[in-house]
Amino acid sequence: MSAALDNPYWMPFTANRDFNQQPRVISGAAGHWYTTADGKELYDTFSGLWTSGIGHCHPKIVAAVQEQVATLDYCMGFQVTNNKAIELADRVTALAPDRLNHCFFTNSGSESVDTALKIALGYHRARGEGNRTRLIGREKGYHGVNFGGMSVGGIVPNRKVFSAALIPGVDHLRHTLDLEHNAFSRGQPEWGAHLAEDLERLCTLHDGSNIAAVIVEPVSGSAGVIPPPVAYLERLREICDHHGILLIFDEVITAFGRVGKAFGAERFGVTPDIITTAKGLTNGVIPMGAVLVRDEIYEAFMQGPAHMIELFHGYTYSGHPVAAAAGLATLDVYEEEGTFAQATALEQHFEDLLHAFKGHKHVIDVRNFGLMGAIEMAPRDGLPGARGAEAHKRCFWDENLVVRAGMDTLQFSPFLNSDPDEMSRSFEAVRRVMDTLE
Ligand code: PXG
Repeated sequence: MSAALDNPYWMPFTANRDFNQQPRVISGAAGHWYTTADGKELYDTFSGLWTSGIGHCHPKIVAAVQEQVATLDYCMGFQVTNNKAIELADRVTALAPDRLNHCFFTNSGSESVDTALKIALGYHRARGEGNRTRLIGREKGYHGVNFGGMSVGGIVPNRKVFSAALIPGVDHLRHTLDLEHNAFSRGQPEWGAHLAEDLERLCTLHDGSNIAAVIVEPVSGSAGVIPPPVAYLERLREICDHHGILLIFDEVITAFGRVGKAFGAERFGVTPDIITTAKGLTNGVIPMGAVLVRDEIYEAFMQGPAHMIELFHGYTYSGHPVAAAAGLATLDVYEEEGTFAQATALEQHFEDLLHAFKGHKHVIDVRNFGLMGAIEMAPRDGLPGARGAEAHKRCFWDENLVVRAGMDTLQFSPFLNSDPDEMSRSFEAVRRVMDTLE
């Protein structure tokens, strides 16, 4: 077998054959830097994968995990539970918007999304509106890779192969990215609020009384950072209220400081009925997700004989004590270090660094919100994704920089506690690569 094919490790969302020609393997990390086995140090411009906002191997989280794993490694999460899960549910709901006072734990963003969709369907049925079964997502949305999330998601390559197995009864709003009208917007674009009316059209088509829920990322992440147009989220909320539809914000990326507040909902002043989270909940240290729901939704399930299970759903590792301990330590650090305020203070500098790429020969758009940023390059003729992939590799090998490329869009998720000069230097390095890129 060729060297490119004999690696037993099948990597996720990776061009495996290309990777195996020149593997990029990290073996250590501290703070804002990764290390490799041969002693190379690389600056991480993506905070893990939007996960690790307060830096890698934060001593407080490391200590909490070490202690927990030696105290209670695991216990059954059904019918009994552990003290850390209870404590974390308290702490997370205390940070959440009004009335989102109940928390269901998962192990990932994908599981959070599928859990939220199931809760939405169960909620309507429990209230005698079992006809509300339709789900609405949005083009370019990313809601993980499980069947529910994939179906409401709108990233074409993630859906294409599985087209016949997508769940039925799903429609999509149009996405809000239109370079003709909103290229190089700083923060939220002025253009595009009218696209929320797509929801009203779908309510006319199907009758709103058949629709269970609408799910959107407040700021699309994976698709290359697409902030919501001014007044767009507000309008979605209004239409949902009018038709009795649940609004789900997928905040797997936007929660826990990425947009300067505990939740994007708070930053945008729009309160959804359900919020999905993961990533920053534990700073990425142990996999964990959480779904936060409004009181009315939880209460709707709490009927029937009290000895009966109300929601036939859960994961072996829901509320895992070690993950919960990591979550508790993470929330402590956010509070003690003022992480969300640190993130807010970095926003302007970050925006300026990104938008300095306007006018670069390859650049067709720059987008940002909070500490989420994207530089979109034009694709090479007939080879979409090639320029981005090369930029990623050149950053790694030539500039000791880990940069995420989604096709030809470079994405940035700086640490919430970044050093501004380090941030500046990372963009100087990106520019050196882009200047010499074909
Ligand atoms: N929802 C959102 C909004 C996400 O960003 C998920 C759900 C799924 O989470 P899990 O933990 O199941 O992966 C995500 C994940 C990128 C990128 O390049 C982002 C994610 C995953 C892969 C790539 O931006 N986010």
